[in-house]
Amino acid sequence: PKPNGDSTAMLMKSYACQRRTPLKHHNSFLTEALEILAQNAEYNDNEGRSVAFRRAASVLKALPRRVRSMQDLRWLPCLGDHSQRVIKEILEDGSSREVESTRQSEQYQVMKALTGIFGVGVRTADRWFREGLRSPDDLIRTGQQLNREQQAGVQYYDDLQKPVTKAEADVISDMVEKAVHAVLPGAEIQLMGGFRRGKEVGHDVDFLITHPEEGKEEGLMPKITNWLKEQGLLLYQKTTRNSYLEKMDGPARASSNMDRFERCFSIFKLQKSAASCKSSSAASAEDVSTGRESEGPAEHHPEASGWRAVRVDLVVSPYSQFAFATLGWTGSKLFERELRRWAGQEKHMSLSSHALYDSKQNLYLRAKTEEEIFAHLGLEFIPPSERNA
Ligand code: TTP
Ligand code: MN
Ligand code: MN
Ligand code: MN
Repeated sequence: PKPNGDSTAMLMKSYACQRRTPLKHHNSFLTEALEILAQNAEYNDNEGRSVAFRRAASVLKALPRRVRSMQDLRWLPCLGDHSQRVIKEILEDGSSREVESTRQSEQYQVMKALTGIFGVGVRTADRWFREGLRSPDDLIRTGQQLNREQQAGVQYYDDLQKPVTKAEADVISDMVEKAVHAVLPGAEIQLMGGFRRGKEVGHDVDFLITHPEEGKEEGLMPKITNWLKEQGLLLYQKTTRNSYLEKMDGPARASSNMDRFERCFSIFKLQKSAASCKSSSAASAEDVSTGRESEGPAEHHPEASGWRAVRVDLVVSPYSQFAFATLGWTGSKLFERELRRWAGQEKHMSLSSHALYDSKQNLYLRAKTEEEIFAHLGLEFIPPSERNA
């Protein structure tokens, strides 16, 4: 007779989009370790290895209880030799040497700091690392050429490092709603990304905007950002036009994870609430008297002001693509990746944030809701709060 734990392991599906993955789970002592190795593989431009570690971690997130021995893992999918070795070592010794030495390594720490700058990807960070640069301060000190995005990233570095709370996300939601309705009444706004999955903090706040009358959403983004700018609420914005054309981008490009909606990467100026502002206004008075503000105008000192910078992503979608955009912008990133893999490998379909194309029938499958998309894909519906793969 099989021990009790095995039945859940045997039922564990192999694609993350076939499983329910809650935000809080029982194995963070293992998943956190595996995700460090995944992150490190990404820094070394090894995507295959990175995804393998992320899939292994994700399986453990879906388990209903804490892993106590290697026996508990017997029937689980997606656990490669390397991941199993790491897990075994943590179960036996309390930690993995490979994980700890990665965590302590200079390359890992510097790459984490540099890619943590808004506008800086792995490639740029790696070049800077090999040139001997170690921190955002080094970039300023050595006078590195920075694009507009990276300049903002360095300028607001401290603020953007601080997690955004749900309470702050709610205040931003009100600001976005006000802006959108001022320029297009009847438009609909939805909170996306991690906050839609129930996270209590995030690295940014994501919004999807549409209008029930198809076409009304065209050219909306510049109107929104202009309104916000006039109100003095935008510290930075870069808008990209909608470049989606069904004929060109449909079947061929649909499986790419970069979508082509009109979108805006921005940094909002969020006024601190009266309560959380009290201590910092005292600090700012002190700064003026000691002249600390004159040190360097290049950086914003968060502790010395009544506001903070917050990263905000805005996306505008035509109503007919809204369900696909909603599914695509809810995440998690691994959940999205697994949905596309499922569609391609198991269903001969290609899924994007715009559409679902069925290669066997040679047609686009329409959908008004996320539920319909899951049904087209032959998947049980997984609610956003269970997509924390
Ligand atoms: P993120 O905001 O990067 O991630 P998140 O909201 O899940 O987590 P965090 O708390 O760190 O902000 O992305 C949100 C979703 O948007 C993600 O599931 C994938 C989607 N997305 C795209 O579809 N295209 C893109 O180019 C990017 C960057 C994200
Ligand atoms: Mn990020
Ligand atoms: Mn987000
Ligand atoms: Mn985002």
